[in-house]
Amino acid sequence: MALQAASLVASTFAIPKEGKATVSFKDSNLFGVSLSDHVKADCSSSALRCKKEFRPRIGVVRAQTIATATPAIDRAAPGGKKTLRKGSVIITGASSGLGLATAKSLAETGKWHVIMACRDFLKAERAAKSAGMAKENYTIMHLDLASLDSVRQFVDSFKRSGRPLDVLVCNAAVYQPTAKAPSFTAEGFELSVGTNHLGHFLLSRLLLTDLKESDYPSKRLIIVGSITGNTNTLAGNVPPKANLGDLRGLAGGLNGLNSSSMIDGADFDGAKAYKDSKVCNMLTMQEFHRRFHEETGITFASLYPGCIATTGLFREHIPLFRLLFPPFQKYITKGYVSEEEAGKRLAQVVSDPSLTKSGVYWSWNKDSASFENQLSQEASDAEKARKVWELSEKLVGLA
Ligand code: LMG
Ligand code: NDP
Ligand code: PMR
Repeated sequence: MALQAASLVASTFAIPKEGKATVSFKDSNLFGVSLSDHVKADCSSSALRCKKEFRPRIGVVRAQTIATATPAIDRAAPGGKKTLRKGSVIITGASSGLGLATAKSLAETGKWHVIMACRDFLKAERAAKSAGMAKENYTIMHLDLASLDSVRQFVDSFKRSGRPLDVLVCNAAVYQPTAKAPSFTAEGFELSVGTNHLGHFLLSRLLLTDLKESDYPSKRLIIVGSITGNTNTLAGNVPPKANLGDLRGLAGGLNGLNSSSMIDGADFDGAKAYKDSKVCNMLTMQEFHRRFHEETGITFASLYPGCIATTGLFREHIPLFRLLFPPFQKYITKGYVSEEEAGKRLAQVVSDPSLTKSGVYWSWNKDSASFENQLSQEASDAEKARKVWELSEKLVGLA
């Protein structure tokens, strides 16, 4: 009763929009997780993006036991029918591009509640609204992968919410093709590898127990990879090519001071750093599979969703590139996919009952049928995967 009552309480708070107009968000407290609660938690984790005046002005009603109290499969439903509860999926970087399209695709089935783990709360809220996502189908939580403190705070808030975790999608990424000098995460790691790989590495390690405890029929950890990190393809041979070398830069902490900012120890190259980070993503997925699949039953997967040439990923590229890249991919390489189609592909990896095989790097053919793709030699090197895992553990403070 108390839980039901809590779920009906709607809290409204006002957020100043760029210092002028006022936007109101309603939070229905469905599933006992309050959006306003998250804004509060979020503010503590990012002084930069979440100003003081964003704090909710009214009290918060908590009802945290509802989600865990509901078994995944309810056999006692009327008529003896088995019913499956809504799946609970975290998607990082769901405020644009592939992440948003995937969130939308899953939300509109009505079978998933999407936790959109984003660094910009307002952007995510606007994106979810303009994608037409119904508010009972998503929750936005703050996560800045470029700060390991933020990752830890996100994990704490998520655990406190009492929600189960059935699927985790590591999707967010940054790409700095035109940067002349490296920039760094809060802990001083080169930004692309720090965000795309190390932030996700810590996040997935800390959330592994939650996935393990989920009673959902198929639980999955998905890390988005890419063709451009795979040198067994034409796209992967466009310079600069991914190459982790002997990992000396990673071992040195990627800080550009007493070590190189690049994994292989070479001079900084933003495009290469991104491709290297994707190799780390694909190696991490396989190492998770080797270490935990048998014991936990979790499906570990990676994928190349196709070339989504219109996303924000290319925001830092030169204007000429952004103009020519989509037609080049559409009419010449024919590797182009729309955000919507790519979102459907990733949504399949999240929920399709036929994609439960673990340790797989999924791709799609011209007819949009999925197949198990072959990774490059480096991206499937088990010894390198183990070394990347061990060095990453040290850098994020797990070992
Ligand atoms: C690097 O340059 C930079 O050095 C780095 O700093 C970073 O910015 C990085 O990834 C970002 O880019 C890479 C790039 C620069 O250089 C090259 O791509 C050189 C080409 C090397 C090719 C090696 C490939 C190995 C295999 C070759 C096999 C050849 C196969 C032929 C295939 C034919 C396809 C053409 O390049 C650029 O910045 C320009 C990128 C431009 C991409 C778009 C190309 C536009 C082509 C024209 C499109 C027109 C579209 C019209 C469509 C209408 C159709 C009706
Ligand atoms: P977008 O730039 O549209 O999306 C990237 C998302 O990551 C954004 O929501 C962005 O947030 C978020 N993000 C960036 N930095 C952080 C951070 N520090 N903390 C939290 N979130 C962050 O690009 P795509 O949708 O194209 O990229 C999604 C994934 O797809 C990436 O892993 C990319 O490598 C992969 N991919 C993309 C391909 C393509 O052709 N586009 C091809 C192959 C793989 P914000 O909205 O605030 O900027
Ligand atoms: Mg590539 C066969 C084709 C193919 C495919 C599927 C991609 C995907 N690209 C292909 C070919 C080529 N690209 C060729 C022949 C060239 C030389 C003209 C080329 C160039 C190119 C550049 C400069 N391509 C790029 C860039 C980028 O800056 C993108 C990148 O590397 O980001 C890391 C990119 C990409 N090409 C792709 C895909 C999917 C990307 C986006 C990157 C990713 O997310 O990994």
